[in-house]
Order: sequence, then C-alpha cells, then structure tokens
Amino acid sequence: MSRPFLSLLSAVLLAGCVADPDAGRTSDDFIVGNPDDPNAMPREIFDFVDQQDWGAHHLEWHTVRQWDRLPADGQEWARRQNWGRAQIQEGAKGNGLEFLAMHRVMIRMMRERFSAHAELFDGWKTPPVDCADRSDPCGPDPRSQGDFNPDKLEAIKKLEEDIGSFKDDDALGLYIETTARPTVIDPRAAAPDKSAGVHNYLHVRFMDPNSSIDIGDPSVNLKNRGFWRIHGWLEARWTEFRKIKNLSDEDPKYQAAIQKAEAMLAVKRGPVGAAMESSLKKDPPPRSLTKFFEKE
Ligand SMILES: [Cu+2]
Repeated sequence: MSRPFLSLLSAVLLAGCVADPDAGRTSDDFIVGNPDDPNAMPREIFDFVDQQDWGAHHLEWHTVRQWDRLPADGQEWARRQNWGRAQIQEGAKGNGLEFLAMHRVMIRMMRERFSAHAELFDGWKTPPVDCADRSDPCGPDPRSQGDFNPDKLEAIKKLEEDIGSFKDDDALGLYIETTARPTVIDPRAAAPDKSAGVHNYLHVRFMDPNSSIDIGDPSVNLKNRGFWRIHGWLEARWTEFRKIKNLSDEDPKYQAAIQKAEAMLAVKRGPVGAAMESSLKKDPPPRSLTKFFEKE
C-alpha cells in the first residue's frame, strides 16, 4: 500500500469526521528515522511508534528522570515541552521498579498489537559480548569498540545465574539500569559496584551515532530492532526473578507500577505524525538529551 494512501486511511480512521489539518501531506513528512534501515522495525511498528509519539514519550521518560544531571540547554528544551523534573531521579530508590515496569508495559503492548511480530520482542538469549558478533556487532564509536567490560560480564553472569540474590524488584531494576546513585549532596554520584548499569552499557555498546534510529538515542531507538533485543532479554530476566522469588502479580506495589506505566502510554495522540510534528520535529531536542547514553 502506498504511503500517501496509508496516511489518508489512518487519518480517516483516527480522526473520524474531524477535518485533518495534515490533509494533503504524506506521512513521509513526519518520519523521524529511516524506515529502510536494515535494523528498523517492520513498517507497521515503525509507524505505530510515530502515531503514538512514543519517541517523545520515551525521551520524556528518561529526560525528566535525569533532570538534575542535565545541562542548561537540555532543561530549557524540556521546559518548552512542559516537562518537569521527576521526583524520583534515575538511580534513586523507586526508579528501578518503574524502569522495569515501563519497559514491560511497552513490550506487552507491542506483542499484543503486533502478534505476528511477537518474536521481535523476545530479546537475546544472552547479550552478544564479542565485538565482531555476526548478527550484533558492537557500534562504530570508540566507546562501543573493544573488549566487553569485565565488570559488565559479571553483571550478565549474576543476572543469568544468581538473580535470586537481589532483594526486590527495585534493587534488581536499579542494578540493571544505571550506574547513577544520586544523593542529596551529589546528584552525579555513582554506584560503588562497577557491575551496575549493564543496561546503559549495552545501549552504548550497540549505539551508532550516525544512525537515524540510533540505539543510543531514546527519541528514535524504539524503532530499532536492537533496542527490543536488549529489553527483551531484560524483560525475561525480570520474569525469571519474580518466578524464583515467588512474587505475586497481585502485589499492590507491583500493580501500581504497572498501572502507572499503562496510564502514561494509554494517551492517544491523534492522527499519524501529528504529535511528532508538534514535539520532536518542529523543535528537535538538543544532543544533550538524545545522546545521553554516550556520557555513560
Ligand atoms: Cu533501554
């Protein structure tokens, strides 16, 4: 089906009888990232991400949680989007569970909606650690190249062989997500355990700053198959953890985290591309926000 036709069809379906302000434009006008990139998700998923403005959503999720560490241009741009500092910053108590929950909800929604492509969300069995891996070579940037960090190898081992040693969901999520452990005095404080933050490390390992769907850029990386390989693996680790610990999905704390993430993603954004036009395309975010993994 041709792009303009799809665009028109989606506009009619989504907008009903309301006049489409974007009539006459093709949806290519809105595309952020190259859908023909070999690492791009299938076209319908790629388009869904735009239609729901998940790129902006994902960027917002990370940005407001990194607020205290952002340079002035990043905060300024974020304020223009009416985004504000999240009370629980990245690496602070409570952020681990919300990190796991947000990605779980995204994966579930994707699997349900795109069941024919469900396997794209399964993730790696284990992360490829050889830089010359045939299906997932490390990125071209010097920060991505070389031997896999031995501390992060330890992390993979711990997550695969001794995941039951974590106290709870939040402790597990914090350990996986980030090296950041902000304190009142130092918002840039880092975890003493060097094996923490394998998630951010993997984003850096597989990023390609020249790619229009860079795994290191939260505004576009949901369109990259590699993103879902990382998060599919982490999702399976979390499932395993909850099984080993005999944790119930009825647990109120768990329920609240899932529901909060679902509520954030439930917002319907309107005609294809409209939200992209208003947020990321019209006023593109500065590099300090889209390349934050590079600073890991
Ligand atoms: Cu990630």
